[in-house]
Amino acid sequence: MNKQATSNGAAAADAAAVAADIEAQRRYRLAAKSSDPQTMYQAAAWSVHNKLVDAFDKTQEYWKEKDPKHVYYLSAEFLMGRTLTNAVHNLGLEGEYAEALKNLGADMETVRSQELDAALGNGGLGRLAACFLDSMATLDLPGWGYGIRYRYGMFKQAVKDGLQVELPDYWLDAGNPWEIRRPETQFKVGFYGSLDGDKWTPSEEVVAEAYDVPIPGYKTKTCSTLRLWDALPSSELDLAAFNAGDYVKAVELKRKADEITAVLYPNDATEEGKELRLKQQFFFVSASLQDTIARYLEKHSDLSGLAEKATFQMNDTHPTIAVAELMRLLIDVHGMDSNAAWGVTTKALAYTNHTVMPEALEKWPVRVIGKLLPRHMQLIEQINTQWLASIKDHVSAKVAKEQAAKKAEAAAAAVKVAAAAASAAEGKEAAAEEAKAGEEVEEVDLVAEALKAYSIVQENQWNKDEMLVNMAYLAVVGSFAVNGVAAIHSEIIKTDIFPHFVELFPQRFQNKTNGVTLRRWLAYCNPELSALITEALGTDAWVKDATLLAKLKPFAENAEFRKRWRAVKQAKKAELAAHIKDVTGYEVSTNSMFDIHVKRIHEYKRQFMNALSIIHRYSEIKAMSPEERKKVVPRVCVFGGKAASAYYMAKKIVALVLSIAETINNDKEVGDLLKVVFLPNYNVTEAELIIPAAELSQHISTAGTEASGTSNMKFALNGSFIIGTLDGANIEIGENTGFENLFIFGIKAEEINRLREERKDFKDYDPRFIAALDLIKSGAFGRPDYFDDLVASISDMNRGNDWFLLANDFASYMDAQAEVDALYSDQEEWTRRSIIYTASNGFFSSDRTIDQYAREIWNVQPCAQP
Ligand code: OAK
Repeated sequence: MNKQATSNGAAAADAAAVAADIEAQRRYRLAAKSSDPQTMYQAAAWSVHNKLVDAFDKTQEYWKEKDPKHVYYLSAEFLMGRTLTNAVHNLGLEGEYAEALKNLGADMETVRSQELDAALGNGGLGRLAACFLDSMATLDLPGWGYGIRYRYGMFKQAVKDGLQVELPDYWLDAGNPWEIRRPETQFKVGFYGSLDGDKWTPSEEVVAEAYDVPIPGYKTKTCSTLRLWDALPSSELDLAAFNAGDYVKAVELKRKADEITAVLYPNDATEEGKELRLKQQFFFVSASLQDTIARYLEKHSDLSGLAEKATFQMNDTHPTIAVAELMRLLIDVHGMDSNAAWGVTTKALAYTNHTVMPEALEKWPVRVIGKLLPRHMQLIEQINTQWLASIKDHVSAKVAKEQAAKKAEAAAAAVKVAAAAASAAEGKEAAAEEAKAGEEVEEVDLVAEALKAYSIVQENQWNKDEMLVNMAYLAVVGSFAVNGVAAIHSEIIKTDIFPHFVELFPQRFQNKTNGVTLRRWLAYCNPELSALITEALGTDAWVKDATLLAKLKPFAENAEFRKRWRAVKQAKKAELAAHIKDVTGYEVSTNSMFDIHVKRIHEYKRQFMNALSIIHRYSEIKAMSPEERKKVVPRVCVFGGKAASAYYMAKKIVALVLSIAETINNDKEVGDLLKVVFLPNYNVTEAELIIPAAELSQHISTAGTEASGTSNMKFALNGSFIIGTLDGANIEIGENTGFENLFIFGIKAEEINRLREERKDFKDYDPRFIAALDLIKSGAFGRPDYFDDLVASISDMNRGNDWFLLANDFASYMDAQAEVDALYSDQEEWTRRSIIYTASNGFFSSDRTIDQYAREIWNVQPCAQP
């Protein structure tokens, strides 16, 4: 029997007991007669569910008794993926469950593959939140996630006629064994209505009902929660309407509530500005704050000390309405005076920024907030007025200083002029008098003008008649800490996004470099490599203490170890090759280099540049003699990623990759020298299969645009090389791994503004780049007209003007690619460095990130059951 089982707080279990339990779930919970894989998955999941509930209850009771400070991670997205394997492993019961299923005539692999991903997120930000929950529980930190129980998560991507199509994500259809419905935990959330002074009477009301998703830590008794809110009508039926025979109106309340939690907005790093989205944001924020306050008041008599017991971490600006909602709850519901409420609010909230892309920085029209949440708009106006008043002296002094400097400059210039024309003395005196009077008036205007740069409420630059609430500014003013997610990103937000705020309170701005959970992203997705690491280190303690991975470094020098390392990579490549065949029909050789580019499709991530480099490679191979072809390093180029449904260019990029794949893969002359694959529906589960098989992975965003990236960390930990730019966390990965082991290319972030100004004529850029574009235009990959706009976006001064600087970086990208090929030809050296990647990147464990948040922002201590 596994000792871990008992120490995890899960019921003592051996394989026979587990098998009996699974059978009981099948027979009674599911009342199923058959033992098909889906039934066995459900039965096993319900059996694990019960163990989680035990661990969950004990943890929550313990925390209730000890009353430690908690962190509440407010996030519109949690991209969880599958749960079964993760939960069984974290509980330390993988052996028992595998054995039990075998005894029941099933097998773990088939059973686990039945589970649908919980895809309540778009990409990086949502997956980060999921990794953080795992680390918080593993570190025994009292912490909860709070979010929305979307009935439809991220759409399912399919390919039809060479284009992306979006299908609904029916993830709840077969039931969800990983949640506990809490009908006893409900809160009312109001919308719209009228304001009488500061008294708000909402005209629409829904009920938020809690669902708890237990989050087991690894090798600990701690099991925390992700609490997701569903929306219910405050009464099922409008009885008056029903009695009057108006059935449509009678069910209107239910329809309105349903709409709130119906679907995740499928936008990654772009904003839609739809009222329903704001409604979703307010809905989950209000319920979460009410819930926390209610629990706090069970133990404390008033809310003045709330911030000593709770920190709310706002995951980007999506939950930022929390600033106003916490104020409203404290003032309107709990009778606190507004100054005291502001003190509590600004001590309880913290904000993480996850992007510098202007289109993702949320700005809600005053009109929209005013209509949906009139009291909150009033509070935001008040917060803004007080905020601007509080900094007026600072801004006046700054303006005066700037003016004085200008005057001194002008005076110096005047002295020169005066010396040249001493005779004009009288005229000068009069002019000086006049100028002084003018300056005083001007200085008042200048201060008012300067204050606009600090204002939370600001004019829409595209429509002077509209005022907007800058949610990021509201978050900065309402928080005690603001952080970016990689070292370079945290600097860029200080210099480019919030410079005015940094000048007022530099100490509020911090960096917390992202991380990923080593459980899911190494131990469980790559058991073969994990076993090898554990054997080499003589312990599996690295799964919880990632710094131990550094001890692998000497093994890079051991030829026998390298051979085994390569064998694992080959096995993972074979698994991926089988999957590729299954899904796309393409056969790829596992003797080729597996070159992977998976992430959301976005112009700034430059999948298009990779596609152009592949087109060039294809042309080169076509032009070679048979002798020359023998020297080519064969490659399989794999792409994956979803394009937001309304993102025109991104959808064309997907189509382009599919088109070049079709042409190249069917070209007999090229054969295995080059294959291109687009794997549809990239999600957490696909990533778990793809990442361990990668030899090279692409992280090639324009410098200064990718906040951090987290797949780069997952690839590095699985021994994959990185080809990338000096952007996001690539830089810190380079520092840890040694830059000589990465294939770095391209411009630096500080050059981008200048380069956007100084354009060459496009015909003067790298001829290989031009030729690749010409080949697309010629129709060599079909659909010539379809790609016109895409090609124009990077080659036409008047259409896009290559905003993400593909043309600038192409030549150095191709140089880096040539280095890749050269190194790959030396498999011993390649493998040696692959080991160095895994050994060097323990820093990117989310355990380290969360430990830093806990110490440097949250001031939350571990609270583990004895
Ligand atoms: C999504 C919507 C709005 C704002 C940001 C995002 C987002 O996903 N940002 C991503 O966050 C990740 C986690 O911090 C980073 O690794 C990515 O670089 C960033 O694009």
